[in-house]
Amino acid sequence: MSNSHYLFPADFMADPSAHVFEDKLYIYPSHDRESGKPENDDGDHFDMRDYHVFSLEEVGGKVTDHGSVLALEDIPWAGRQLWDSDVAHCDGKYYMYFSLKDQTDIFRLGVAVSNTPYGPFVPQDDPIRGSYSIDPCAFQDSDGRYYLYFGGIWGGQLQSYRNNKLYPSGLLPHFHEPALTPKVARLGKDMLQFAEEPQDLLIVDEQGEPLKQGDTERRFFEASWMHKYQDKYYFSYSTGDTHQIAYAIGESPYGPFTYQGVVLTPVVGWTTHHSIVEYNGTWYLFYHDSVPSGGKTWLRSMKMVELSYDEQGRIKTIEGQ
Ligand code: FUB
Repeated sequence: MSNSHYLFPADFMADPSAHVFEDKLYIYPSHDRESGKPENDDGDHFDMRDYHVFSLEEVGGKVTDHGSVLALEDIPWAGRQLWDSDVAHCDGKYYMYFSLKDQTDIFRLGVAVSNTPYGPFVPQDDPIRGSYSIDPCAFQDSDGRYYLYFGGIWGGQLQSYRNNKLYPSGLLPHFHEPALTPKVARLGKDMLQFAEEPQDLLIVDEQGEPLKQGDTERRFFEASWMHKYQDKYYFSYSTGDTHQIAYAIGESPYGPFTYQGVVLTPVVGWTTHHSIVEYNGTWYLFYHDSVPSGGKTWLRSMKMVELSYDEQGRIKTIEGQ
């Protein structure tokens, strides 16, 4: 089956990060729930408390729910809100990277480890040193190095940081100034800490100029994803308040990346968040929308659809609705 379809109608799951491990597709989503928290621009209504893992062997076939693999109460430094996560495989172990507010209500990135792709995942005692904001994407390059991409504005708190330092009263740049950038850091050999200070990931326009904060149709908001196609690096992300999944292409995992266009037009619901992966020679987009919940933006359902490229390597835009 190559058409867009829901993967798990029995429950609300969002932000699906998909990978091929042990010849199967594994999906690591956020687990949405009805918490009764008020809806606001800080995202208090996204009040998630655990993660499930899903797998499938045949596209369109049975999707297995491996159950709850990591819960808020098991994480020693937890405050609230388990947001987007991702998983990397290295030397026989699986590392889950996740977004979570600590007990001072600051988002950090945590790591939890498992011997299998389907968990359970055992959390480290502390967040990754020097980590902040949300939406980690773990990417293994062809040379075997691993990178973590992350960041998100508004509720994701990225605007409170400059040069990796926290300025709690942080403001977004003015609309004519360069946009806040997503971050990237190479992971250390232990996969548990950064090997370097997080770096800015520059997204530029066709003239090589950094996208501006006011360019809301194109600038980065949240939901980093990295994949490689024909030896080029494709960085894709959500534009947040304009609800697109956009992408940019670069020659290195650090960029700079040149804006190319839209992967996915707006879906039903405020957030849009995705991953892109090749399985058995076909490329797929994993994403979510809020159709099954009747438009409740905090109750999202995960989907997948085939993705294709033109002869120049440009992704063909997928319609979200
Ligand atoms: O699921 C909570 C947050 O909503 C994610 O971390 C964001 O990317 C957005 O999808």
